[in-house]
Amino acid sequence: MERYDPQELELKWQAWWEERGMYRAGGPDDPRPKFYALDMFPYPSGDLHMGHAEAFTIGDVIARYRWMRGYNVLHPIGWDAFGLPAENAAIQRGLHPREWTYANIAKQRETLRRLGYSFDWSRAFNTCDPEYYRWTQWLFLRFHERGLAYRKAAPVNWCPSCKTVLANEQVIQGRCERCDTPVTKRELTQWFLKITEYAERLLADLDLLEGWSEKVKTMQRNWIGRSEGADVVFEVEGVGPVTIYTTRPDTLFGATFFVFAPEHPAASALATRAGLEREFRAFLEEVRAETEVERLAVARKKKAFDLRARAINPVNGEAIPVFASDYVLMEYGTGAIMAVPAHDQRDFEFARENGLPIRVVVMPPGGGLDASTMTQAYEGEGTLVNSGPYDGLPSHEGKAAIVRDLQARGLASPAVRYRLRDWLISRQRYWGCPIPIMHCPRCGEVRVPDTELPVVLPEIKEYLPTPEGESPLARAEEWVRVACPSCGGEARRDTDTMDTFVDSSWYFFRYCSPREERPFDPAEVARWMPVDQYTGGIEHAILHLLYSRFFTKALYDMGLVPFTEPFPNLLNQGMVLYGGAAMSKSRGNIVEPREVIEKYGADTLRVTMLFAGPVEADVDWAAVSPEGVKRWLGRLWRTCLQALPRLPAPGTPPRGGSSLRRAVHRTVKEVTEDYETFSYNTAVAKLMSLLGVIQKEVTSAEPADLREALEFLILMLAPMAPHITEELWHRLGHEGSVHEASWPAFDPELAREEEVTLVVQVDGKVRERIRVAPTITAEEAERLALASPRVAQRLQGVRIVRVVCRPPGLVNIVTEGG
Ligand code: ANZ
Ligand code: ZN
Repeated sequence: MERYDPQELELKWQAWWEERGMYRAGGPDDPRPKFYALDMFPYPSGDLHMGHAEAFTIGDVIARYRWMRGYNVLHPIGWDAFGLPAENAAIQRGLHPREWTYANIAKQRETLRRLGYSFDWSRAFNTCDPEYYRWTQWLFLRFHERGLAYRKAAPVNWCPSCKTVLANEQVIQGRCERCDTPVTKRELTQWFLKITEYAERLLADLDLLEGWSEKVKTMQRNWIGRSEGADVVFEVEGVGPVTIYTTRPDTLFGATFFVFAPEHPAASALATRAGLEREFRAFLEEVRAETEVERLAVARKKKAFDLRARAINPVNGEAIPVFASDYVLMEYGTGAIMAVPAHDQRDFEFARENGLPIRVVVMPPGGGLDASTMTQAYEGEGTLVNSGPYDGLPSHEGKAAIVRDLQARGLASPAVRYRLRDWLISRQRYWGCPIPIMHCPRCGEVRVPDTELPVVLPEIKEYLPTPEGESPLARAEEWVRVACPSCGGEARRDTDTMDTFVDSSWYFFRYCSPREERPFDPAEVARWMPVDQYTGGIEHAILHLLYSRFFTKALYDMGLVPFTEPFPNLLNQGMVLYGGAAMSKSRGNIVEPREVIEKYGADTLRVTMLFAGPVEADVDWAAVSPEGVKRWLGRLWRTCLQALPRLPAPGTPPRGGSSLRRAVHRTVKEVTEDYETFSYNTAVAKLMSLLGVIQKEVTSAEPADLREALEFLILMLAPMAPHITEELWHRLGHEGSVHEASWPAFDPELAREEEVTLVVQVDGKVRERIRVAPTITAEEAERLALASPRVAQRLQGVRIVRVVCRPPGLVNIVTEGG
């Protein structure tokens, strides 16, 4: 018998599909309902890795299943192609970042083809193509017009040894990736997008996203970090009124000191006033070397600087000492706090470290909290004590009362704050989308006119960032010098490039009409979007999704799109590991898709991935068996070839309710449910057992039944193993593609589980009969029996001694004295 040779037949069918342009999305006249199946697009850092193979396999199964269910599917692919690795590789190898990038794209494209994915290749693009980034720039200009893109001085990562700005990704545990020097902060003027203006909507609309996991929604909620509290004004000696932000105004009477962020202008003013300018500058330098995560950590020694001033607590006129410390951040709240050591853990640690008083003002429900003996702050609610007229109030009432009274004196107001900051998008790097702004000495910031887009990246020789923290684009002097479009005078181009997250915040719109002479055709976007299913890694749970949601809302406000959420349904696949750890060069545990394809074929790789476990779980490639899967596909192959001579012509209707037909229809019912819920591992298991049933009857079954069984099995496997199923479909006598065939429909009568009667007795007398599956377990039978109202009635007021279960036929309940 002819052997199963995946290499040959996979290449053959890939060529055939391409020739037929099979996976082109249908045009506006297509009568089928639309389905937009989107996969997170890859970054071309080399060839595809196993993580890509997993994600795209899942996305492909989703798309192919929808085609078979009669949808007009949009399943696009492209590349997120700007970014730092291209530049680093270019610096190391003396290549242009473009060469490196496009070479990797070509490699990945080839591997994606070889894996048999159903992409609409006619829509592919790269974010580094001028035809794409022209529209990234166009969108930036629209943001700029609305004040949603602006510049301000902000601290950036700075390596004092390399004398250069570093992107966050280049800071490894607080040190420079290149020379291992501790990274510090430096103030540079940077571009921001005003995502904070959308904080409330980004938070509220999470409730609309029913197709997202709670886990991802929680991560987004925490990132946005809404908190409610009050702004309260303290009079600070030598400074004047200073506003602090607190979530616990009920603890105001417990404030025993006051803390400024070291970067707060009042802090340096006070230090100067105390004659401590030099000391303060050294202190500030040390603080700038710390990361925000370090600064916010508890149980760590905090840097303290005594500013030798007093602040007046507005609730009782008490004068408390004023410090600067690294645990207060300039970018959150107002950059100044009242410290309540009894009820805030970091304040507590700071008080203990610096010998400051601790005063309990909230008594926990059990009482007994004593400042002299407590070992940690009590952060919960309770009853106010040591709080003057507010004593005895529950903390939430105390909160309201204190704010109300201070507000009447003009010293407080309720406030809502978000942890979310504006999005810093400028990079002082080469390989990114140039910011389409010019700086004119007379007119200030001038937008490049739309008609002059794209601002094309200039050619330069040296990609290293400059020692002044300027972008390498500043070296392209001819490119930088331009005539100001509004006054005609000499202006200079902005030399920063955009964060690659900007490129990926709108690519899914572009796929809807990728060759358009505008970012997208609104009619096509309205036709295809929102995305019906988005598939990708959990590592993008926060930033990419948040930025894309922000862009969508901003475009909605501009009247460019008719919806506010781009991805109502999100599926996050797990990671691919090897031997329990992430694959990495240093561990030497990398398996490449290419190797697996060469050894076993693409279908085996795909089915192995899907069979490995639930989609959300990690896949350990060391624990899976591509051999086993390939053997199984071989068995399917042989069973079909063996059956062929017995089969009637295609279309011969099977009749009757043979056990083979019942098994087939039940499998269709269950596997369909599995596809609907992305439960591909269980789907594969059911297809495997169905093949076992077919194999047993391959010589004996009614020929029409056998044809139906094989065809349904092939159809159900087609989205997962598209090549072998295409080959077998044709061998079974079909002319068209299996992927254009309809998903099999089951006959509910045949698919119905057989049922038997479970008799329930109480003390030997029949009290109930229940229809159950023949496979029912003893526990389930007992549960059903006890749940029956008629049985429950008999059991009222009596004690059960014993329950005898003989599934599926009998449950006997023995009662005391019965
Ligand atoms: C007094 C207080 C007493 C506080 C107490 C907490 C408990 P969330 O909930 O995350 O919004 N805080 C305010 N601004 C800060 C800054 N710039 N850097 C560091 N900490 C800051 O946190 C709000 C609380 O964090 C505020 O409420 C403030 O401490 C602190 F028993 O004020 B609280
Ligand atoms: Zn000008």
